[in-house]
Amino acid sequence: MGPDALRVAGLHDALTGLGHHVTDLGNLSPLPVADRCDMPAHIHAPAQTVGWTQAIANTAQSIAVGDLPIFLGGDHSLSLGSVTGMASHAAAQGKPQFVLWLDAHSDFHTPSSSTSGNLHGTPLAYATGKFGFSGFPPVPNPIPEDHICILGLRSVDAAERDMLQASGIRRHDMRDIDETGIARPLAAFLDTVAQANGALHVSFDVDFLDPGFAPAVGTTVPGGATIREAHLVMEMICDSGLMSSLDLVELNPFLDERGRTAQVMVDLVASALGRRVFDRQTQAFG
Ligand code: DIR
Ligand code: MN
Ligand code: MN
Ligand code: MN
Repeated sequence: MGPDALRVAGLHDALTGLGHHVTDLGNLSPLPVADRCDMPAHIHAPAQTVGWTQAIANTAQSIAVGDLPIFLGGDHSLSLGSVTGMASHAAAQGKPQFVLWLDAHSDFHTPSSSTSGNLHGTPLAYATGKFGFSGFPPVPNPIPEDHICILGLRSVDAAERDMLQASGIRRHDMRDIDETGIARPLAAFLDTVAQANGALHVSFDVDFLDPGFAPAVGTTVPGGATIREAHLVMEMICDSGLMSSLDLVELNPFLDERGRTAQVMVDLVASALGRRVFDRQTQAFG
């Protein structure tokens, strides 16, 4: 129901109002896969998720060069397909793929380290191509760890913490953001992407935001990004001109009073794609 809630909240009109040409490809369907899947028994919906991963990755790869796909979820497991598919899309153009992960969680589990059994906790680990994801499609264009930046962390499971600390992933928890502001680590990452002439995939989990104004998500964690921090992130992404694809995930319309969280998400996407109060006269960061 998430994609429809974002449609009802006016995503299409918000973007066309900014001068973009928008095509809604409609809802995708998972590819059929064998219903027995070689994954640990506690993993939920493994075969369906493999089918979705293939369908989403295929769609991502087929996007016309220069178009900017927005993947509407749905569960964050959709990024198993969107990130790997966009990485292949970038590789075909000879561009390195970078990923900005906006989330309270690090989603850096493997199927065997996951305690919840929810594959939404795994897409970043999968995209690095470094871990065992037997039963899943191979990752032809793995994302190097130092091409990944996570902002907003405040719920990291023990196994993820160990693997993240041993990795080269740039990770900023809410304490970092409290201490330095959100602009500084983001500007540094955007600068790296620009220097490399990279493609930038932004994966935006609703729970990046503080539940005070974005309550419609299954896994709220208090102490998240404020609405102004989130708009600043989107405005800086816009100014950078680097974003080449976007996920909007984990919106649960059944928890959304009068579509309020959906509206917040649409407004944030509008900021990422050009909505601004005034043209900037000075560049504060960059
Ligand atoms: C938890 C929650 N770490 C898990 N992850 C979520 O299920 O593995 N990610 N909610 O966004
Ligand atoms: Mn989920
Ligand atoms: Mn997530
Ligand atoms: Mn999350």
